Amino acid sequence: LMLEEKMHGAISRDEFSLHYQPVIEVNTGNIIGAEALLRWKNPSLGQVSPEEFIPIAEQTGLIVPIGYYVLNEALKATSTWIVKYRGPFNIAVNLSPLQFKDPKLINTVKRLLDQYNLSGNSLSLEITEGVLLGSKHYIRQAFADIQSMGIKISMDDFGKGYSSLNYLRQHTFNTLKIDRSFMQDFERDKTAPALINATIAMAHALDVEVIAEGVETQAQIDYLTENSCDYAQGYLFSKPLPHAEFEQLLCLDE
Ligand code: G
Ligand code: G
Ligand code: MN
Ligand code: NA
Repeated sequence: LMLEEKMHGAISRDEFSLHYQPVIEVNTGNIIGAEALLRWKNPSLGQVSPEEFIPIAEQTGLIVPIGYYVLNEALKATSTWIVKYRGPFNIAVNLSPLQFKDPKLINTVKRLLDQYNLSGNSLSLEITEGVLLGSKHYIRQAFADIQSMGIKISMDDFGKGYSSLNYLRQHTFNTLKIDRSFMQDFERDKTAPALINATIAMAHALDVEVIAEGVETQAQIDYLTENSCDYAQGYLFSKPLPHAEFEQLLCLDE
């Protein structure tokens, strides 16, 4: 309850910010985009972890206005990076189920893309299984509306849940993000590399691109390179960084 009280008004008090974690093209090592990750610093609570406050924001519905803050900040930053930094840049934003079900989502995203002069393919929306519960018809229509703008839809945390394969059959994804637990098990367990390899092959057969998450070691990126993984994200390249530090990283990468 205390977290909930302090979360009210946190947007207008400017307590939220975004960190950005680079997404690397495996073949070239270039930064092709970033995932935006929400941070909350409250004067009395200090830094609050998203694992703590996002579930509460979801339960209370505050995730909807907070989510619009995230979309606005992430797209504003992307519009400046596209100008300063040559080459395509894709920003990935996490969407909670309530945001996905908000009837204003699609028009708001459209308006923000227009406002910042961005094409849809500068944006990826990351969703987890929770989004895919509910009316299959509604979800298909929302996917079609989003993808018709050129926006990509990513299945986040792939392999962690119960029925990821079934969702891949039912809906058209552009990207699949292999859950970081597979990288954590990579060195100690023969099953993890086999499943990573099989997931990449399966995704490519469906014309879906793959991002490996949680890449921390050279052995992992070597394996991903050998097995034609498209993109990678993880501490081997960079942890999530505040805006100014991420921008420095982009300049160095040029
Ligand atoms: O860095 P990390 O601790 O940020 O993220 C923890 C969790 O919080 C991840 O599962 C991530 O998907 C989620 N998360 C981070 N930022 C956002 C956001 O803007 N919206 C939603 N819905 N989830 C987020
Ligand atoms: O659940 P989601 O994938 O949206 O959130 C990404 C989370 O993964 C963030 O909390 C981020 O800080 C964390 N993360 C990013 N790279 C690594 C990594 O290389 N190792 C670990 N253990 N966590 C990572
Ligand atoms: Mn994510
Ligand atoms: Na993930």
